[in-house]
Amino acid sequence: MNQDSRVYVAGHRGLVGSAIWRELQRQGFRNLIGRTHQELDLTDTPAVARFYEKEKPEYVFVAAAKVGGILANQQQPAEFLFENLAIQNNIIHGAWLAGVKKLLFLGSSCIYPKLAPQPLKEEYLLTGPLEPTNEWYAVAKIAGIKMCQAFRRQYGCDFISAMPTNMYGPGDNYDLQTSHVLPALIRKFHEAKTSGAPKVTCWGTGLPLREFLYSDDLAAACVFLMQNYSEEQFINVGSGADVSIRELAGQVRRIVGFSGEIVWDPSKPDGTPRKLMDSSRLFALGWKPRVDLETGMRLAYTDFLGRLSQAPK
Ligand code: GFB
Repeated sequence: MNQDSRVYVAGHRGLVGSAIWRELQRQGFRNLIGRTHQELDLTDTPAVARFYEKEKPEYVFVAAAKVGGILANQQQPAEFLFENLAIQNNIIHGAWLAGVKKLLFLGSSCIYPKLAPQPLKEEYLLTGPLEPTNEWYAVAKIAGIKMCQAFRRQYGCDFISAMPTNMYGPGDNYDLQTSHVLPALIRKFHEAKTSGAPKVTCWGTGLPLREFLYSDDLAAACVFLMQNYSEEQFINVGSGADVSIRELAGQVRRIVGFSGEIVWDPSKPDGTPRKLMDSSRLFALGWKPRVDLETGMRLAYTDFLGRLSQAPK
C-alpha cells in the first residue's frame, strides 16, 4: 500500500473507521475512499457491486458493522446476526470480484468461548460455547474470519482478519441503551455531576473484567497489519491488560470528578466474566499500543465534552 493507492475504509465515520481514516491521513495516504450509511447501504448487494465497479479500491478496511454494547446485543439478535453477515458478505465477496489487492476484516474478542482460558489465544476459537448475550454478533464475526480464510485458500486472496478487544475513543456512541460500558460510564458520571445527582447506577455486578484499547491504537495496528501481515491466521489486537468494571467505574468517577455513590443493577447482564486477549503474536511483529487506559479515558472524556458543546441547544 503506497500513498497513491486507492484505499476504501468501510465504516469511515464510526469509532474504528474514523480512527483508521485519521491514521491513513497522518501517514500521507492521499487516495482514501469512504461512503456514509446514507450514501451506500452495505446490506444492498447490487449497490455494493456498483460501488466496487465505480471506485475500484485496491485496499479495503472492513470497519463497517452493526455494533453495540451488551444490552443492544441481547435485545437485537436478528439485526446483529443478519446485518453483520450481509455487510461483510457484500464487502468481502465484492472485493474478490473486483480484484482488490488486500482486505483487512475486523472482528471482535467476543468470538471466543465464554469460559476459554485467559489470556485468550487465537487457537481457542470454536473450542467451547459462546457468551449468550453476544453470540449472534460473535457468529457473524466468526463467519467473516472464515470467509476471508476461504477466499485466501481457494482463490489466493490476500484477505486478513484482526480481532480487536473492547474499543473506545473519539466519536464513540454515548447512547445509554446501545453503547459500550466506557462511553456509558463517562456520560452517566458527567450527567450526575452536572445535575447534582446523589448516585450513579451501573449495570450488572461490576465483577467482570474487560480489556480496553484506544481507537487510535487499533487504527495504527490495522495499518501496520495491512502493510506487514498476510497470513490465513487471524490475529488478536489488545492492550494486554484488563480491569474489573468496578475498578473502571471508580476510575471514571475520579476523572469526571463525581463525588456521589455508585450502585449496581444486577438485573442487567454481566456478560462474559473475562476476555483478556493474548496479543503476543502481534507484539512479536513489532506493534504495541501507546495510549494507556488513564490517558485514553481522559481523551475520551474530552471528546464527550466536545460533543456536548456542539450538540444543538
Ligand atoms: O461494554 P459492554 O456493553 O459489552 O459491557 P461487553 C461490559 C460490562 O460492563 C458488562 C458492564 O459486564 C456490563 O454489565 N456495565 C456496567 C455496563 N455499566 C454499564 C453501562 O452503563 N453500559 C454498558 N454497556 N455496560 C460487548 C459485546 O460485550 O463487547 C459486543 O456485546 C462487542 O458484541 C463488544 O463484542 C466488544 O464487553 O460485555
